[in-house]
Amino acid sequence: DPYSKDPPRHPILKVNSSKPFNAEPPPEILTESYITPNEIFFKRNHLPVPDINPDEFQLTVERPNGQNEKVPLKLSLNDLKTKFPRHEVIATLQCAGNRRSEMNAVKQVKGLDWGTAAISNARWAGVRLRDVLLQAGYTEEASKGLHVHFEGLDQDLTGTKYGASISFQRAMNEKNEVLLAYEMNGEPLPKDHGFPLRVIVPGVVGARNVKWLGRIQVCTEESPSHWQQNDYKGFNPSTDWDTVDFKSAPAIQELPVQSAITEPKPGQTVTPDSDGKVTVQGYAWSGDGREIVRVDVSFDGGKTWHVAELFGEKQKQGQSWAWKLWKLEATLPTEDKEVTIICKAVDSSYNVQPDTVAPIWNLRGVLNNAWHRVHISVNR
Ligand code: MTE
Ligand code: MO
Repeated sequence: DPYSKDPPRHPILKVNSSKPFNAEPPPEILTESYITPNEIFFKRNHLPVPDINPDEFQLTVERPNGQNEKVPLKLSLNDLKTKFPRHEVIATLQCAGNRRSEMNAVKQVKGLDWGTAAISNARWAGVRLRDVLLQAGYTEEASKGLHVHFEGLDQDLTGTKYGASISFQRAMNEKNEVLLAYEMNGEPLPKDHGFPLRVIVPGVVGARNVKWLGRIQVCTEESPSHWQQNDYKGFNPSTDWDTVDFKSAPAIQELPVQSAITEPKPGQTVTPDSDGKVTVQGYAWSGDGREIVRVDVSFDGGKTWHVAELFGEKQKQGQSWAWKLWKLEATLPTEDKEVTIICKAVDSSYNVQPDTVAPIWNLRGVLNNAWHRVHISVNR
């Protein structure tokens, strides 16, 4: 069993697939804390978790053309921890397939049936990818049109490894804070999250945040990996598996503005408090460091809207990598016994969420950021 070295997992997780392991926490527990505890942080593995001896681990960084090409830079975990400045960043990771189950409800898609919790927030620590690339001999000027490839140490039975890439410009621009992380919330990276080393690309889709990082390479083309070329791309709602041309669409990088209701839960019976108020909670996040500036909540199908209160650490402009949690206490506008709660977020570029899933439906079920709706019963 190639999965026999997989680590134990927290029983509270909702498992979408056990081999490879894919699981999300119950939404109402996810938003109990701004920083997601490692045990309940969503887990998305395409392959068995590799068993890596940290004392033998070496990161290989291929050199630029013409410079020591045959002698790659090799860095042990200790080299990374002692020879480069440590850098910390609080960043939210979201899978492109978060909320896929709502797309499935419109029309069948291919992929794991994620609910609203394929997203989590952590404090990551490690070294800047930029510093490692500079050490390997790359310069800023080299930047135009290049791509940084990340290869994982996880592999399938044929030896194919997980891989992805980001632009060299994203990697080199200090503002982007791209990390090679060895710590998650003050602990060594847990096995499921890439022990001993992973990439953290703040503001960018989970798929590029390569875990169990073994090798870095800079090339003129994007990563040839299946997950860069033939997956994690968006398409027109009428594109089907007979007509889809993966070459025609760009690989997903920065994610669009997103929000979801985590409490109450769908189908829950809610009793308003003595003032007739109900409490609604959730998360909101946007890609590429755009801050969440507002979350709106409606109880009447979008006719009237309340503004929710936002919680979370203030981050710098253009570097708002972490989500905001939000909360609203409100009086329901009608006496109805059945209510649909809707939420939608606005980011600092005034990007908004589409109101329904159908116009953004795609065959792979990625990028669902439609208004989130939760249907409840009210105990009057
Ligand atoms: N890296 C490797 N090596 N193997 C993987 O399967 N999955 C990717 C990414 N990095 C993956 C990987 C995907 S699709 C996502 S959403 C994130 O890791 C999930 O990170 P997490 O498991 O730490 O939440
Ligand atoms: Mo993902």
